[in-house]
Amino acid sequence: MDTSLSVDAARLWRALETLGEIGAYTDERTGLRGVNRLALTPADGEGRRHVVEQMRALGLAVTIDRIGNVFGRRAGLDDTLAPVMMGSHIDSVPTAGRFDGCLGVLGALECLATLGDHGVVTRRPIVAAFFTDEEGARFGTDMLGSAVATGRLALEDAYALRDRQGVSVREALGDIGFIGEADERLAAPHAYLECHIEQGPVLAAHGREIGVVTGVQGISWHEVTIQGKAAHAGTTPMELRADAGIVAARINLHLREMIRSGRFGADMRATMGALVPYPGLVNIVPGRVVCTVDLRNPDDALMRAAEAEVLRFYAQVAAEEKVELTWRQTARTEHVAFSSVVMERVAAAAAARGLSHEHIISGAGHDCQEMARLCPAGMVFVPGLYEGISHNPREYSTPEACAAGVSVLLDVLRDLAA
Ligand code: HGY
Ligand code: MN
Ligand code: MN
Repeated sequence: MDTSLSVDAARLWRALETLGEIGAYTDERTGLRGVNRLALTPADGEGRRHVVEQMRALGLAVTIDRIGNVFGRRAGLDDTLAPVMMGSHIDSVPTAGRFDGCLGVLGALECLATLGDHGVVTRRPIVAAFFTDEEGARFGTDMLGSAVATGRLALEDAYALRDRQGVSVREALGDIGFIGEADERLAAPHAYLECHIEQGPVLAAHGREIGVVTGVQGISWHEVTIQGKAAHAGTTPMELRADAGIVAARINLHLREMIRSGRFGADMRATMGALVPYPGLVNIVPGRVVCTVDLRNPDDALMRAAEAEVLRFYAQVAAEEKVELTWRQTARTEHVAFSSVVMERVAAAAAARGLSHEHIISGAGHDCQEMARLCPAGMVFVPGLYEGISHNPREYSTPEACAAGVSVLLDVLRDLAA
């Protein structure tokens, strides 16, 4: 494994800081600088234009597809060959740090800048990409752009998704000027690579510098609508209530009991991230609640068993609390295993650089899991500090850790594009 070239750590860090200021805000409680570049908002549009500028400054040929995925292509000596692609996303949750997704996109550009610095032209062309709405936080479906690019989601279905204000993906994409002309179905690259901050505590706890990512666990998202009866908080006896808030609370507690039971495996995770009562006022029994259920499990059979149990409980608690409960599946992906060809190269590059490393499954979803449908795909993780906190302004990795991870990405890129 040729590890003779390393990325410019300072240039990569500056790139992360510059993009991190687009959509930035100061968290009142902590004073920390967070990032809010929710998918297809003006801030996302500004971030997109900034990264397209960086791609053009590197001399890349930029194309935008109909779901707003953006690709910057660097010619190879034999430009007829399928490219090696690297990428991730630059959209963020509303309370993000500056690494999630951005490290993969800016790291890809840093790899290309480093090749340019040394006058290296690879045999295969190389593409640096960012995909639309990886987070799913606004329109409810994660990995949206990469799922359309790889055929898991149809373009029209993606266009039709709406946010809580009723704005569709198509309208929002048009508003920021990123409905491209390129066919959204991607031709299979030779391979796909993604560098990402771990977003969890494992690598730092184990003192490891690099994560060789084995794959992504299963993900299942529900949006649940509970229709009870709004009533006066003071005059309505408890036995006459149909309290949607109680039902949401019982579902949330049941999720925790399911996990504590161990019946769905030691790694099962469940989260009720959104819980919106209506009318949401102190003296009115909530008549309606819209809430979300996020289930994660590395074992597909145990995930299916957990989903069956959740649906059973929905029916039970709705009957007992005399409410109407409806739900819809907004995201569903099974466990995805990454390519051993890529994993071996990531481990070899880390070893050749004397970087401690270990194999790790990803707790978070990534565009890489969609690209694995098209070609050999794999990821390089860098450790996060502060117990790997993420989807939080405290998300942090060091300039050295980021440069080490992106240099490993560069090694694997050069090996696969040779
Ligand atoms: O939710 C996830 O796992 C990813 O951050 N979209
Ligand atoms: Mn991400
Ligand atoms: Mn994320």
